[in-house]
Amino acid sequence: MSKALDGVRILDFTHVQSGPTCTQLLAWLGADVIKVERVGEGDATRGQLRDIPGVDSLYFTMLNHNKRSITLDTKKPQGKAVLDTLIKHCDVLVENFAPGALDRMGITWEHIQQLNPRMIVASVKGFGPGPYADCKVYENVAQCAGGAASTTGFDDGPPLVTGAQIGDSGTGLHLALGIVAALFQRNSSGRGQKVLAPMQDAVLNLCRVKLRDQQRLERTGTMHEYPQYPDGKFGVAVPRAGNSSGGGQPGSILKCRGWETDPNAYIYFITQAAVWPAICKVIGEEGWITDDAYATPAARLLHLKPIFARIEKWTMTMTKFEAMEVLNQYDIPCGPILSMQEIAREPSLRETGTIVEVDHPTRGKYLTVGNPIKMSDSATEVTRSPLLGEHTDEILTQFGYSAAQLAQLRTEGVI
Ligand code: CAO
Repeated sequence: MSKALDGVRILDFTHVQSGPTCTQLLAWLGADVIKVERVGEGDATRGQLRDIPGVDSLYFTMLNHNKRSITLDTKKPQGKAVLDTLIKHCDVLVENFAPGALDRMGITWEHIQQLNPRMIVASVKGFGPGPYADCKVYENVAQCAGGAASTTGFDDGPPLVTGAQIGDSGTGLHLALGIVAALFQRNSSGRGQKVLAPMQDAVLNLCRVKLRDQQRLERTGTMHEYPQYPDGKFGVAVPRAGNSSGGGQPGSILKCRGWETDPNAYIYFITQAAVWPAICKVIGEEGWITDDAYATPAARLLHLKPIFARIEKWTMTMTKFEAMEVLNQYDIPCGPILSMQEIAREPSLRETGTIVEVDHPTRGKYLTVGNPIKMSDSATEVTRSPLLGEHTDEILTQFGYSAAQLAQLRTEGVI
């Protein structure tokens, strides 16, 4: 089967998480991704959070599947000359260095344009143009600066960051879309272009509903689906809403049987208006179907805490999976709080290729998250991440370097 991005060659100058997420996705969609790494050390994540001494970390392996690795010292003139060759042969250069690092290497937009006017140059930076444009940024900084932290957590606690890597992986996803769009536009324009995905902007895009709420709050002074309503107070900014659903259908996380010892014995329960009568029957409160205090969504917003407390009395009588089984019979929207252990063992995720077991020459078998984007005509086969510089000779030979030239570059410490 062919792949969606067959024939696209990516010069992958990325490291850590945000950029590698982007290029891994492009590789899964069929692009030939050439990862350029520092001689001797490579991507810093190869050595970070190691669980096996001397072996590429899971941090690295899980973000760099389906790529080829070349080592190259791009600060040496001979290395820069090799990089120029790669630029001429690739369609896209992706990078997420600290601001200005590419220019300091002499790889300016103008230089790239001269070598290859069709090249797309795609960058992740922490911030776009503005007061923080020169800052180095990691995941949690982006979560804080993009509005996620101030709107996550409980009202009486501090701002919280989330485990979902919306700053790094979220930005990588945005960048991948920009690259694919730029490739599409190049078909008609014949030109490359710069693509920038700042992490603050990407996080804010994912927090768009909270900017919606900020404007609702400023106009009306209240928001009825927030836990601060009706008894608490609203301030000037969107408050933290705990586990409230944040949408038009109230929801909450409720305890299930075993919660005293199992930190994940919980279920997310949504009191969707359409199934309110069914909810009342399931929990044994048929009277609430016609009682004016509970019969309409607007009336229920005044009693959400006691309503969820009553539903929780019911969910606590069974496991989260038993509760799911009952609730699904009535189309009541709900979801179990799944631990990573449970997800890793979930057969249906293995079957769809979202959890994949990969074999690695020095690590052995490990689990990874496969391509979450499923396409009927471009299937994804997840192959292991490359060892440092594993494809240096193969790639340079492909672009015309002789064995003697490779030996010379190696002696000079360029590759
Ligand atoms: N050969 C020679 N030098 C190389 C090289 C190569 N193949 N690859 C990288 N380098 C050099 C860079 O040119 C840079 O040198 P200068 O500092 O002299 O310009 C140096 O290595 C380090 O690059 P860096 O500043 O990007 O790396 P860092 O570890 O200091 O910072 C990070 C890491 C992530 C904070 C920074 O890259 C950044 O802010 N990136 C943009 C935002 C981003 O993507 N953040 C998310 C990262 S995932 O959590």
